[in-house]
Amino acid sequence: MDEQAFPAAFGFLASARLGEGRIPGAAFATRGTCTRRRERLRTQTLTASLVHAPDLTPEPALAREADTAVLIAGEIYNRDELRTVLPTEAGAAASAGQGDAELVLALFHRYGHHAFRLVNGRFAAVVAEGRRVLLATDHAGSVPLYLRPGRGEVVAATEVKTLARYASPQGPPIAGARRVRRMPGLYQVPAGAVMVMDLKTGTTETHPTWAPPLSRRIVGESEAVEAVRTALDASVRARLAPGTTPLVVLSGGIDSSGVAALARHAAGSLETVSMGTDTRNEFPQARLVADHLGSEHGEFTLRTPDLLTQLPHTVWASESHDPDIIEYLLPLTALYRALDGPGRRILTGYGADIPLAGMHREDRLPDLDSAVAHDMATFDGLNEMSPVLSAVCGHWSTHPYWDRDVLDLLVCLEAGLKRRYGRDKWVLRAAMEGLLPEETVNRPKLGVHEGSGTTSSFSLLLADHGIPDESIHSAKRLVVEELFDRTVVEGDHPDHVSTGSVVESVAARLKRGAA
Ligand code: IOT
Ligand code: MG
Repeated sequence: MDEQAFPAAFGFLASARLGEGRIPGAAFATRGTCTRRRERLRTQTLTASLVHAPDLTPEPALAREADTAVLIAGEIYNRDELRTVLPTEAGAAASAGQGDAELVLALFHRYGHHAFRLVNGRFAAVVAEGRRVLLATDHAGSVPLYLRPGRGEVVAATEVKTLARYASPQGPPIAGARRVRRMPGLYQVPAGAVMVMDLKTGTTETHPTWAPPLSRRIVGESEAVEAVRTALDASVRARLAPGTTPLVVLSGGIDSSGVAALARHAAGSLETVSMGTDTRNEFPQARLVADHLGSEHGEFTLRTPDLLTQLPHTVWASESHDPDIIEYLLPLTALYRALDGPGRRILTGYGADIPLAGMHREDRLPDLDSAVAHDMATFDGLNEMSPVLSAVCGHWSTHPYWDRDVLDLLVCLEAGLKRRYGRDKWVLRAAMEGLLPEETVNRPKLGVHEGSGTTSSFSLLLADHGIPDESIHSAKRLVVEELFDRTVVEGDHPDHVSTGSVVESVAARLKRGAA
């Protein structure tokens, strides 16, 4: 297996404990090998179960020096830039193939918890030092991180289901962290934050390390187009594994086609794959792009009932209970699960619609900017970019549009560059001109939940159970919440949870309520 294709660890369950530590065992949804590690520091012990690609050592995910230990799941995209701010020896050590934990350790020595303000990546990290424990997320919170705070011991994990046994009604609320549905005492670390805990006193401070830009910049057309193209190109390059053929999940829309085009140019070769159902697909649009780029292209068709059967897997993997988000994620989880064989590194166009208001279909700029502001203020905790969605089948996914630099740029462009000449996402379309067929550049947005028929077939399933039109959306919420309770809170394996029976029980509940 190619080392470059994967981060050293996909996820972890870790405990930081005063004195001696015990190594917690964990049942992750993430597929991989579990390795246990223990670091005894002067006053505390950091123990962890790391889940990682089979046949690869997780060592680069761990670093230790004197009284400090670092643990990281995921990967850093601005390594070269980060090394330039380190003293020469630390920079050299961190670049000698020792991995991202070593790099974070060196940054931590220099900047303390502010180190995480510098990092552009897709990660969750734990730092243990003295009697302090730090828990950090990337700017997007793209690798979810949960904790059970406490005096004497803090437990943290990238999948909250592994913390279920630590849930307990006691414990004060902690400022700045989100509670988890039906798991009292457990919290989610906010996106773009580092929480600093004192093991002796049990106190916690939360420091934001990133916030979405609130201001908008006025930039000329060509300058904006050039900036978007340059930033996205750098982001795609940072996400490729040298010497391997990139794999892009392709709908044939501008977002994924743009990523595919840039990946093809950077790597010299490309693989693409598209999914559809027996009711709907976007195969011709994706095929057009695949042919244009000369990619090795695959198509995968699912029967709609088989798609809906996978709802429990989507909730189990994402640990999200937002019904709209689950509809976006269901077809993608189904596609990842259909990619058999060894684990792959996958690039997706997911996320572009948030800073560019791609889901917004009107012409009015105030509404467009309201949509951007709303979505940038509410994405945290939805887990829509969780690596577990693809890691349930051993794949590592990454989202070039949510690279920190790309996101900062896209969010702050003034709305008139996002909607222009009657086209949505204009600046991105203009940036991709020349790399893609004209038809693709101009193709109007179609969401994955629409293009795959997911929304309509989920609605139909509920209608078939006697749920009236006006209750469909709230019924979807109830179904997704019950799936969350079963697969995340109670720990049932999704193979043993049936969408049909959950829909039946929700329909019965609604009927009783209406009677
Ligand atoms: P959409 O933008 O259609 O799809 C997201 C990505 O999934 C695509 O860029 C592509 O990489 C992949 N994909 C979509 N359809 C297929 C397909 N048929 N075959 C293979 N790959 C495919 C929702 C949406 O419309 O997805 N995602 C939005 C909005 C997120 C909303 N979240 C929020 N407000 N917090 C997005 O930004 O991507
Ligand atoms: Mg999109």
